[in-house]
Amino acid sequence: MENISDATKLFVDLRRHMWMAGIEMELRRLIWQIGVTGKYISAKIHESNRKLAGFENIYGEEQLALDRSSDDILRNQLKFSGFVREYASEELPDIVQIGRGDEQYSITADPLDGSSLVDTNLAIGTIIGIYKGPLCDIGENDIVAAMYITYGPLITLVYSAGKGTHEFVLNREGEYVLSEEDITLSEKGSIYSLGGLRKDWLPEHRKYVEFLEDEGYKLRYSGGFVPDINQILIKRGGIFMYPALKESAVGKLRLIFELKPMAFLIKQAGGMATDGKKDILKIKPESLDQRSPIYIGSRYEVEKAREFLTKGR
Ligand code: AFP
Repeated sequence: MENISDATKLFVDLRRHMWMAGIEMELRRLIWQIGVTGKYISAKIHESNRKLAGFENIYGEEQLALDRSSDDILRNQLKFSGFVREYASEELPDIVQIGRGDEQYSITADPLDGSSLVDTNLAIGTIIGIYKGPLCDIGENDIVAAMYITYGPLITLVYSAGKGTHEFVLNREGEYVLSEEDITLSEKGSIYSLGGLRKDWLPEHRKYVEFLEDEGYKLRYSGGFVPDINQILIKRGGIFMYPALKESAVGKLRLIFELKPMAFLIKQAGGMATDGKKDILKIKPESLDQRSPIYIGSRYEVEKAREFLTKGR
């Protein structure tokens, strides 16, 4: 697609952008519908935050309620879209059939990732993976599109349907307007984001982190996967990692709901994502709630991580 000039960008909304990029109609409508749903989830977050500020003192339960209601909103919106066959969510134990069974697309969702950050007013987000056909048999590279929405000082939507990764900002008129087109990561960044306690790291991971620190990388970690990945995209490089830990060889983050969609978006921006050895997009999940370590971001840092983890340098 021809690059859009800065002046014209202001007038390119999400629907128009997808149309100009030649994305097929049902996928366009589905991505747009999820964008609309993000506005409803954002309204719910505002509502709940007011309650939290109202001394109700039900912190844990309130976060759970927020996760659940975001899931309800998303599932119901997708159910009536007419384009979605199956829906799998981090909030549900099983895949749910929400369509007639002949729709083209199925969805994976983390409806509200990082909800424990709501009370501190840090950014949180919704993560979506879009697949062709049913979800029961997700294979290698089956994902056809992915997106996330950040709820921060601004509400932003980042999507890729296999033709680059693009960012939109929700404006005052309630439209998602193009802000960053064809985001491209540099070969090497300057920030690192890392989860897990240092005392629980494995030796090869510790050596890799020391390597990054010796090279002068700056630590940038919010504790929310969506804003942390968003930072790497918008700053055009760096690495996010949540490693295997002594007590959990699979780390913390979920392969289907969190890692595959982000790996797709980062790959479309010229970056990479591995579990330390294998490409995240090529891992065939064995269960819905499978977890995996993750090293994701610019090529240089991810390749280096792979060297440290496989060759133990
Ligand atoms: P919550 O959804 O429970 O807040 O967890 C957020 C998250 O799954 C992900 O967004 C972060 O990257 C990761 O957990 C942070 O984990 P640590 O608290 O162990 O750093």
